[in-house]
Amino acid sequence: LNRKIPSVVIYGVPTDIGCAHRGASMGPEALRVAGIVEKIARRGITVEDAGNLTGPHNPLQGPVDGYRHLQEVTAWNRAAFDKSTEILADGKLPIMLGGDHCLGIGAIAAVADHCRAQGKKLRVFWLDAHADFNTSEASPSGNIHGMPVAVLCGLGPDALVNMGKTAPALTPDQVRQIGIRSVDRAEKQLVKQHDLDIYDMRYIDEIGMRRVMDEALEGIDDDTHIHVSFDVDMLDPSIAPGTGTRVPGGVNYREAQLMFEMLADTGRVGSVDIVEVNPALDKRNATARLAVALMESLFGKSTLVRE
Ligand code: 4U7
Ligand code: MN
Ligand code: MN
Ligand code: MN
Repeated sequence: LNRKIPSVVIYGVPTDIGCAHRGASMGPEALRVAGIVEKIARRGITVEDAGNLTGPHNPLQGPVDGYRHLQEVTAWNRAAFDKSTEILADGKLPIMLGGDHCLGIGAIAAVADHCRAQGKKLRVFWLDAHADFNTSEASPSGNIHGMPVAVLCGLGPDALVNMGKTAPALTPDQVRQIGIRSVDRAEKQLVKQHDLDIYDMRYIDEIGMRRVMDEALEGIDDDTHIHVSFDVDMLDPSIAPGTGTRVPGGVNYREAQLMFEMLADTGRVGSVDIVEVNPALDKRNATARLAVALMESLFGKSTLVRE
């Protein structure tokens, strides 16, 4: 099944526009300092660092009509959409360094358009402590980083839902959510109503990560494009403290390695987001360093060979 990995283009989106607390805007630089470019390049893959996108500053305002910073969130997502679209059109694999998770909207809308144009199936791996399936009515915070999956499935403001040509960008059956352990009350109704495929921590505890990944990968074939949207708060806070919305009882180091190794084995990963790294809350850049180690696994590093 293994296929040659196309060249990779990494770009940063330095904003915390979708959340309440500041600091995820420093994520791209923290991931670079942790060696993301060099370590993927060491896998024998051509990697280009395209630098950072720019956009509006964070006005630190409260929610308006249920959304915080909708206009600025739209501008940043439009920029991410354009950049990912350009990289995919070049036949390359985009890695977006967030930034908060609202940016998954633009990045994944671009992937959905690309897959439709190429006649490919798309499957999204949403690796997160949270389901990110809030609407303005359901959200307890108004923070758009808690809404991207709902928006991509068509629930949300027009400006975001209609980011790409394919609107909605996704149907719920294309999404696999893994690591989930914090879902809001009204959000829970929504994920049930839309029949989202959620592998929560209890399910991981009960059947183990190996079987969870086998189930989540079922049906992947030569015509499937896998998008990995990696929110670092999926990981247990003891190994990944550098993020704004920590939830105890997360995925441990070995489970995470296995997830990324099994994704690598498919040879079908075509785009990646790494989001919610907040260096202001981290300990000696541990979270960014772990995220980079997991990217090495995603790009084929085997634990059998010491490199
Ligand atoms: B993240 C939350 F209320 N559900 O909507 C919300 F708990 O991208 C948190 O997964 C969302 O980190 C977390 O504000 C968004 C909250
Ligand atoms: Mn998230
Ligand atoms: Mn999260
Ligand atoms: Mn978060």
